[in-house]
Amino acid sequence: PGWLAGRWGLNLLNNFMSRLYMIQREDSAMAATLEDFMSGLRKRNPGEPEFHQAVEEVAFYVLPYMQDHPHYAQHRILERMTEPDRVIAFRVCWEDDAGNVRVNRGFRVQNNNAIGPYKGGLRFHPTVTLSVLKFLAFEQTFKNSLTGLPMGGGKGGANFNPKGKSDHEVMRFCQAFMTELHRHIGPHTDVPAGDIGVGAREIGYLFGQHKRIANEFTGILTGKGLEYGGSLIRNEATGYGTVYMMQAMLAVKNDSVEGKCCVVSGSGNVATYAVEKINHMGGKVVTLSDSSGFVHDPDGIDSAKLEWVKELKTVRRGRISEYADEFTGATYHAGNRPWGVPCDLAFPCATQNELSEQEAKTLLSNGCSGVSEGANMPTDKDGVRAFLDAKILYAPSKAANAGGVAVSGLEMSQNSVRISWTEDDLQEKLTTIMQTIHDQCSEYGREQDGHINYLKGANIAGFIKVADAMLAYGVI
Ligand code: NDP
Ligand code: 2IT
Repeated sequence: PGWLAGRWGLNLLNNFMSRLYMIQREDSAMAATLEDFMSGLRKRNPGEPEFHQAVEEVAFYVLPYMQDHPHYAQHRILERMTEPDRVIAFRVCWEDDAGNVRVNRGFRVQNNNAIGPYKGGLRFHPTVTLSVLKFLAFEQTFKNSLTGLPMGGGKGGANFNPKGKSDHEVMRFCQAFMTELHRHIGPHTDVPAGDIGVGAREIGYLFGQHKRIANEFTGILTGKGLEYGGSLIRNEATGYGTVYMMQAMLAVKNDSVEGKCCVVSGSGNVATYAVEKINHMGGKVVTLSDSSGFVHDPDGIDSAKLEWVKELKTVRRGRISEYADEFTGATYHAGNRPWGVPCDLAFPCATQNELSEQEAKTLLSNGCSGVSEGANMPTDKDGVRAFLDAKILYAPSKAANAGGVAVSGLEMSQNSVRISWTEDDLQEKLTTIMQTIHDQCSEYGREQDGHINYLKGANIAGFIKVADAMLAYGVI
């Protein structure tokens, strides 16, 4: 009868409303917990916006996970993870070619060595601050955990600008930098590598100076030249891995990179090898950039053009604007970023916070359906939210660019046993590691509707291994 159906409907409505109320209460309790945690972190680390940003992104997913696994909260694991084990800051003095004394500030942030020696790159760039290196060292800890290899997280660098410096000036700077850094690193302690502004040339000078001071030939850096203990495919690994991650996400949808129009930012190590792999897979890349602007080449940056770019950046150390002078049909857009160029897939490979909410929305409205981050934290907080809300394929940097440090880990293994694996061996290991990272993200990031939130998955999967090791050690 009608009245029964009415009561049944009312009950259903009541149940629904009280569930909604509970969810809202849980949500607002969680928001309060997050805000509580973040306000403490901000107070303890004033003036460090990049560090706050990186921690908040992790805490947003890890705090709810810890609520279901209270032993982590009881042992204050997240508070401990957000306090670096050690921060080293030092003066670096060197003389330029004109005989002037120059002074820079060097750093090494040893964030966490729960699962292996500190591991992470060195960045030489005028924008380097303690905040930037703390965010990078924090991210590195989760990234290295995701690789499955025994590496803790660290990062270092200096506010030194290699641009416009002679080779001799760069050498003197690297020697001065290593003269202090050598006290803090070692094959079982901390193993730095390259990052922005630190490539093959700088690694050579840094390794040489360490060898001179320590009178030892040991694997204290990765990304070394093949002649002196380097590994095959380390150069290629970050860019290639970023594209493998995209391919793995597309495979879940029975799709692939083949035939896709791709927008890439940056024109350094990560960007150029991302372009190379997209080309191998039959995609087409139409942009590259640097800090001055971007080039748009509607015909695509094929392998011959890419070789020209590599020579431009690593030998002549020129600007990407020269691309448009060299290749007809290409245009240069000074002071702009490439995100307004319509594409199917985007690969930010330059630097942090290079993709804003507005730019994310432009990408989405132009039909972009996948983003794989080669750079560290390239999308700002609101941009990330836009990608998550749109439920596109979005691989966050700590998962997407882990291929570089993974091959660094393999370089360490080869140095330890004094052997060299073949290119085929290493290619196979890299593709397996990237697929495993993808699968871990899927396991922890799958939502009720089947969509995979790779950011959530990466944060939780990266957290668990480090957290469990920390628990095993007791209170230290
Ligand atoms: P490179 O120094 O080889 O290249 C950096 C590129 O980014 C250059 O094109 C540079 O342009 C551009 N860039 C740097 N700073 C800015 C800025 N403030 N605004 C716009 N563009 C900028 O560095 P990598 O390719 O090694 O590093 C790129 C990104 O990838 C970084 O976020 C790094 O942390 C990350 N990464 C690197 C790994 C590696 O193995 N090398 C591993 C994992 C992540 P310009 O010449 O004008 O400065
Ligand atoms: O951000 C990174 O993962 C790197 N710059 C590479 C670090 C490494 O140790 O190879």
